[in-house]
Amino acid sequence: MPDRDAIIIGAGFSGLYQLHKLRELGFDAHVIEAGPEVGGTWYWNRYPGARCDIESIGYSYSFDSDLQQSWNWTERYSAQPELLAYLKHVADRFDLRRDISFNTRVASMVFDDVSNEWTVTTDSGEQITARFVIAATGCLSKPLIPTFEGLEDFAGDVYWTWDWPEEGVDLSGKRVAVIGTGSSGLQTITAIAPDVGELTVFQRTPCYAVPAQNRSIVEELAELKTHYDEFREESRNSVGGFPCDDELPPFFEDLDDAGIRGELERRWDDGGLCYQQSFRDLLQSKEANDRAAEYARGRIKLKVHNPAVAEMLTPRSYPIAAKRMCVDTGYYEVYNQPNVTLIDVNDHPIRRMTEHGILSGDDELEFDVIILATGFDAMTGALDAIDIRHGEQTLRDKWADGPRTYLGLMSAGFPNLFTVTGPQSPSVLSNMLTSIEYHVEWISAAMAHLRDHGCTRIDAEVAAEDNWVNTTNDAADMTLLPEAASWYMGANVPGKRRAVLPFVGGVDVYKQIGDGIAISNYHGFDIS
Ligand code: NA7
Repeated sequence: MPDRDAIIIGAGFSGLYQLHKLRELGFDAHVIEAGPEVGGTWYWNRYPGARCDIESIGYSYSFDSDLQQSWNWTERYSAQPELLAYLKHVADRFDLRRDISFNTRVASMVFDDVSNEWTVTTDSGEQITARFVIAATGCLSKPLIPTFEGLEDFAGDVYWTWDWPEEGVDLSGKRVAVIGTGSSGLQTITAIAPDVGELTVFQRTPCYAVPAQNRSIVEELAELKTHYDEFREESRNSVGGFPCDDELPPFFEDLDDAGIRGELERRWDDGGLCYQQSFRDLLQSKEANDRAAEYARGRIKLKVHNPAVAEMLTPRSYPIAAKRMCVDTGYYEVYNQPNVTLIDVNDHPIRRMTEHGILSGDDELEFDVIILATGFDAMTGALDAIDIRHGEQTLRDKWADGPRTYLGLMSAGFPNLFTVTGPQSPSVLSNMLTSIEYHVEWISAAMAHLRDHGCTRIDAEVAAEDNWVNTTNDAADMTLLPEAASWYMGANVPGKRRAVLPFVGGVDVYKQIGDGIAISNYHGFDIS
């Protein structure tokens, strides 16, 4: 008998719920977590201004009605401290900590065909055997650390957004450089701009940032809670795992020019990522996409006083929403401050770091602090970091030309290993909480099915996996997603094979497929 029924890797939103769910079903599960605390993404990403870009009422667990009713979100979009407090509360409320090993990383795991068990080895050399391993390792958890020449020569301080000092950093009056203008960079820049002495932003690609229209929801929360069940049901059956009201018909079907503009304006002013659902075919139709992009560009221009800076901040090289959109809370206005400078690294490449700062083009710019907000090796990075083996094969090698999974839940040849929100599932294209809960419940039900039928092994069939990979790629090819060099495509990591990482067909469609497969006795899975 193995030491455990299941080892879960990671104690973020996925891992905590997975532990709770498996316990409920009578399984003996244990979590291994690299950090000293629960929280995952929301433990590590504690940079100034860190905030979720999905609304708090949706970016939270739905599995326990009492939890849902008792927890009081204060803002439309939760800031990192509130999300971390919530996850700590969940860990305590459900007594999860006694089954979590903190400060421990999984280094390697090997599957044994005779016993149908994984042997998991941690970075301290401890070995644990388990029937199942569930990778709840997160989609954006392996930082992308660019190799800037001379970084070690820089005499000032260097900070990474994904591992900000817990005690905070006093940046007041300092000369600060920020590299990266994705969500982390944007939020950091917006938060620190009022305090720093001088701020210089190094931008490689401008983002499309929709206003958050963040606000206190303290007054409206009681009313929101009365509809929680309907809201969750709608979320599970929506395209993005979060309902965007009045989804429009395909572009132009019913609206004249003024009507289209009016809809875009309404969505923009309402705030948040529902803007990208202004038209149902916004990611399929170039015409619809151009129209939404043009409108967004116009709104950026209105906010930035200097036309040359506004132009630098205006995305033109890729379709809107083909890279993850950002949600801003005063980002563009930062560039109206006299002490803020924007540098396009395409015109002025970062040649190297120096003792005093950054050699940008031909100019050496002096800084006290450099902040890196350069993103993640998305979706596959955290799994690639573990040596996962079955016989002669490693998962890393199998995925060298792009991930191959069945439903983003398993990869053929690696039995009894599940991935929560793995590649080729909707994951990062959705409200993660909706997708996480669906996967945790699907995996737990599959494990219970095996137990109930006296089985000890489940693996994806190669044919089913091939079919799913083709489906995922075909669905992506019908969209504009491949036109952007984004982390959705693995394009941000030097040397990573370009392949679409998430399933673009929507949470609702994915759920129908996943449910259908489970009901049909796990069609496409080999169970023995
Ligand atoms: P992102 O969105 O991947 O952003 C990383 C940013 O860093 C992006 O602007 C990159 O430019 C830039 N970058 C990366 N490497 C370099 C180098 N070498 N030089 C200059 N600029 C660079 O990561 P975030 O952490 O901001 O956000 C991740 C997700 O978290 C986000 O999508 C939300 O879902 C929450 P690029 O665009 O690649 O040209």
